[in-house]
Amino acid sequence: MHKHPLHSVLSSPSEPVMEQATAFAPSNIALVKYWGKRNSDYNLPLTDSLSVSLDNKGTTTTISIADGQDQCILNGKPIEMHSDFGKRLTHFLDGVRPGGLCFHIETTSNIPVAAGLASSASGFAALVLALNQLFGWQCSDTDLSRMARVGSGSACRSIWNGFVKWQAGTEATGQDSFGIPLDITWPELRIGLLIVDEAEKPMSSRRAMNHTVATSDLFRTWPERTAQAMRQLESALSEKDFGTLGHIAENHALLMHATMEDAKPPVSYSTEATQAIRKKVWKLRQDGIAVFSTQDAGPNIKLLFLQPTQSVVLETFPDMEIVEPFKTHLPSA
Ligand code: 2P0
Repeated sequence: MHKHPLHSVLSSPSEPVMEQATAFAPSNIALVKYWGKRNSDYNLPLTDSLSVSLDNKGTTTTISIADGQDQCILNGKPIEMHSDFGKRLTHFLDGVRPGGLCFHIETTSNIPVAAGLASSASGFAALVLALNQLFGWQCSDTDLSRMARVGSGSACRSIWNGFVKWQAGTEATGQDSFGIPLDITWPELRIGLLIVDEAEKPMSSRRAMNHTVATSDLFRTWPERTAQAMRQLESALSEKDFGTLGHIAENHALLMHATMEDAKPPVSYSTEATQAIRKKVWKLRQDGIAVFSTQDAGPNIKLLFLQPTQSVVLETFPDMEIVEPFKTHLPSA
């Protein structure tokens, strides 16, 4: 029988030690993106990636034991358990349930769903943190990161706040593929969330990723470009060089979208509004303002800037929601 991928971390299912458990995990935004897998069962990436978590913006999940069947309420609405997401969740839970035990999951996000950030990353991270309590596993953060990765790759970075590197690893079942929190804080760092017109997602990010790897010639340059971006970003972080951080993050996101647009047939998440924002950002930079953009698998843009430029960035983008990634995650003394 095919081994459940979670059993690479958990040796065997155990009985819950409490009736109900609640946990929170932050959303994260990748500065160097995860795009492409070397293994889909374990969600093992082709390259390293590096993100910043969004402090107190993320997902809170309560899990309890249920009768009959799994249920999941997402932001007050029941999830159809036969949908792709429902099946993915049930399959994930199959890896932890003893006997025929079922679960009731209530999950809420404090980030606008339309921002494309109320995503699987904080969701699977919060679920794993809640399961750790429910079953009394007392897992290390590294094991929790490995487990969250099985649910959704980038969830392995949402176990921590601050900057987190996801080490791709080389092992077949992902023992060496997990998040590593970086001992760097940057209290002035700001992220501006810009929600553009809601466009219908042309394709799920999971499918778009696999389709890009399979059909884009440009993607052949991705592993090397990503390794270079990681080296430059890590050095920029250690030197607190915001200009380099911003250029690397913006360029890597544009490259990711270029690889999608090079897929056959092409996939594009960008709308006219997305492109208009990018151009306004480039104009601000020509005027000497250090502001950069990044974009995930959706049309919305996230701006990167530092606190002293906040008021001038707000003049151009008055509707942006500002996140302070290190608001409560203060530097350790
Ligand atoms: C990231 N994204 O690094 C990248 C950048 C989107 C663009 O992780 O592992 O479909 O199949 O659940 O959630 C979103 O990819 O990945 C993602 P899997 P998902 O944040």
